[in-house]
Amino acid sequence: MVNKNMKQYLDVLPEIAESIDAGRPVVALESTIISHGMPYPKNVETAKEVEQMVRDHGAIPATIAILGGRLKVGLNDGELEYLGKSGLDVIKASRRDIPFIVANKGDGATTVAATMIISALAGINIFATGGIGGVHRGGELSMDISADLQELSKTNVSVVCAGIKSILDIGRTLEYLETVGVPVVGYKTDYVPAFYARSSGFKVDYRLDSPGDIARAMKAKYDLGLEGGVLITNPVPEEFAQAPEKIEATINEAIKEMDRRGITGKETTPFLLARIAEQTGGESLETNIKLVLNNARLAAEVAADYSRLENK
Ligand code: PSU
Ligand code: MN
Repeated sequence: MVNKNMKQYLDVLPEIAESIDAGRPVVALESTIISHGMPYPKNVETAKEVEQMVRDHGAIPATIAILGGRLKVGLNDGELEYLGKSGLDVIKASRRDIPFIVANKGDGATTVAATMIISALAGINIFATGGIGGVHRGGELSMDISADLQELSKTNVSVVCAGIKSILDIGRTLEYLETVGVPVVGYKTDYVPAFYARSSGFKVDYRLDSPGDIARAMKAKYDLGLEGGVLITNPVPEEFAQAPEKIEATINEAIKEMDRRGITGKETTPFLLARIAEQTGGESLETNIKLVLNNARLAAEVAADYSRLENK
């Protein structure tokens, strides 16, 4: 439970704090995607477009990061620009990193896991991103499993994403989520999307066809004290999707290059994303931007329906 000691580390922008207090819809957004997921200046432009998309669909955006050791819920333009420009120089902050960045009064761009933690502290229960971390290919040996998966099992924040990227082992990621009790919902789809592509071929646990249906499932889960979030997967719109075979070949090449260079741990995802963008001549970046916008819209719609349920 959130207590006073926790809140002392938090800076929530007034507009966001008022909305949370009044039970109005708020959507959290992460910042690793800005610093480590996309190049400057596209990253900052996208972050602003994503915030606007949330507003256009009836919710207040809350981009989350750690700055000067403060857990920031809502960033101003200068702070967004700073994170975007700093890129890989900012610490990629997951659950384990938060206390050290806070203690050192440092800066950190928050991953899905860290963004969920800070969202929950602030009282926000839904968040939109592009892709989550998962079990990496070869994870059965390397044990490289993102902390995002554990977080989804214990923190009450639901995450809208475009599925699981095939830089990861999609099947094992889904098995892991099942084991820790995280439901995978497909929005208007029977199959888990694979980020750049609309389907991975793996079935979702539950297909839901409206934001209201998703909001009702979230509310039941939270009300029942079944801690953890719902993973809401939303396929990239057809017109921006990539041909699965083509992107698969690019991903395989990127993983080989990563192994050649001996890149491991938290550097893997940023390396692969950059490499894939480079190899597709920026096409993958365009897909990435479009799918994040699509997720921001769905998250705002779900948040709006959730708030209507709560205020009934
Ligand atoms: N996948 C993307 N873009 C991203 C990330 C994942 O398509 O920017 C980021 C997210 O912040 C995610 C993190 O939480 O990478 C996962 O990193 P790791 O596997 O080291 O936990
Ligand atoms: Mn990892």
